[in-house]
Amino acid sequence: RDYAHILAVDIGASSGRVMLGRWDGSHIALEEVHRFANGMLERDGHLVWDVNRLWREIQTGVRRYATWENQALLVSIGIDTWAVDYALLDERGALIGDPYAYRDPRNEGIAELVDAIIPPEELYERTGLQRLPFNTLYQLYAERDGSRLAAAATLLLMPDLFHFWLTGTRVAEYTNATTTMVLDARQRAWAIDLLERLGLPTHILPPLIMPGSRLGPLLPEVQNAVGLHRPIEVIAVGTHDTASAVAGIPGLDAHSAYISSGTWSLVGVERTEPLISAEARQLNVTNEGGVYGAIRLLKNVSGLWLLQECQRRWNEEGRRLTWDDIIAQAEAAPPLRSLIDPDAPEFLAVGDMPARIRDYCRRTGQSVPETVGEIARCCLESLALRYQQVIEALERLTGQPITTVRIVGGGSQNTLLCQLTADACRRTVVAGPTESTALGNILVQAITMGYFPDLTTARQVAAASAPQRVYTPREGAAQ
Ligand code: ADP
Ligand code: LRH
Repeated sequence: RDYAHILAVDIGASSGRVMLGRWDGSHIALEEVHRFANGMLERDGHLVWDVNRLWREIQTGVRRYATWENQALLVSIGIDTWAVDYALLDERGALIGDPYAYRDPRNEGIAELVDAIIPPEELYERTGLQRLPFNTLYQLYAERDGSRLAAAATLLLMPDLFHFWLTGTRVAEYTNATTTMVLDARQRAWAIDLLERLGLPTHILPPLIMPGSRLGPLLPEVQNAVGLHRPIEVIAVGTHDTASAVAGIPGLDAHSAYISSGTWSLVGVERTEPLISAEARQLNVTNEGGVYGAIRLLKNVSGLWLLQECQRRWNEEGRRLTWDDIIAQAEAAPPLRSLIDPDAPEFLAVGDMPARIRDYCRRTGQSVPETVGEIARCCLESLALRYQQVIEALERLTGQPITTVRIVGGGSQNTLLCQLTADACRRTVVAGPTESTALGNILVQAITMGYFPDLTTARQVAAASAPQRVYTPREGAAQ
């Protein structure tokens, strides 16, 4: 029998969902209440997010819960989304334009302009953040002379925007703030001087809050709109989806690496302090903030984005390929014919991905993959080999042996990728939960509500609550 209900809103770059966590005193069972597509739109020559539609989808999910379930059991709700992107609000709290999407080409060449003002070594030393062309700091510099920034009173990252619409509070949750490149990694406070040196406004940064904080009840108008009879509490979780994904990994210990596998593959380990050194900077690894003081030392690897863009292209050509179709065809294709660097800059942007992959293979003198199966196999083998490189680099950097690779997220359902990862890494892979992000989101709320004393206990509950599958490396397989 259910004792309490907790709602998690988890929105990734490719899809969003509202998940119900049913707590019965010993398990948390996850149930999908509402799922919706997400994606970038082109408006006025820019790639943007339709946050108004996402806001409607969030409300649809909660309304659906309120109609279907015994809402007397609902205790709280928490939101996580992808990182780095931001909304600008004017003094009245109105949204200024559509938030830009991180793949918008306006960021090209901006990091190099910033380098001339703040040396990259210094920026890494302060923020511990990997250099990605779309870090929030670079995105802000890209619009330094624009009218949006001039009119802005507040900058809110995506989950913070939804928090504002849910409760009226304007705050910045710490885990997501660590992806901005405007946060001092050691002091865990805004590095306002970095904005000052770039001539960017500093008054737009809201106060920082830590994951697990209570943000207050739903605004009465929102509560009414979604059909709830009581003022439900909103809790700031690890609002960076990767922070929640890592929080929701059962069995994550010092000997495990994780791969949070979705649009991106976030490959890393969990630590207690930032690791900022010349070697870390050369490897371009990031120190993102986790829940309860943890540091996520990880690297962004271009993940299933490669296949998402291929699938989009193939579907435009009239083929209707499900993930199962694509994986089956990849499985049937010959192994190790051609490999790409998944992180090559040309794969970052929206476009004809199969053509770009073919071009890459042609240019590098490899056999050119033509069929769906050959292209998908090339992507999956290339990802698995990249995971191996990153995991071994992390092992060398930290001096901590890694024996197990834990894959979570939508990509943990890709049985071929999981097996190839076990083969390439020569380590056991434990796959699942698929919805570790929603689970991690719910576990933090449950800790705030007093159901668990700490994350270790909460993760043990996660282990008992979510299915996992083990892959062992095959002898003589692709390495
Ligand atoms: P994000 O949070 O970045 O939007 P998800 O964690 O939802 O990403 O993962 C989405 C990815 O999961 C898809 O791009 C796809 O490659 C993979 N995926 C989703 N469903 C399946 C499935 N049934 N089988 C295999 N892979 C799947
Ligand atoms: C994954 C993710 C990742 C960020 C990227 C922008 O959804 O949050 O951790 O680097 O999106």
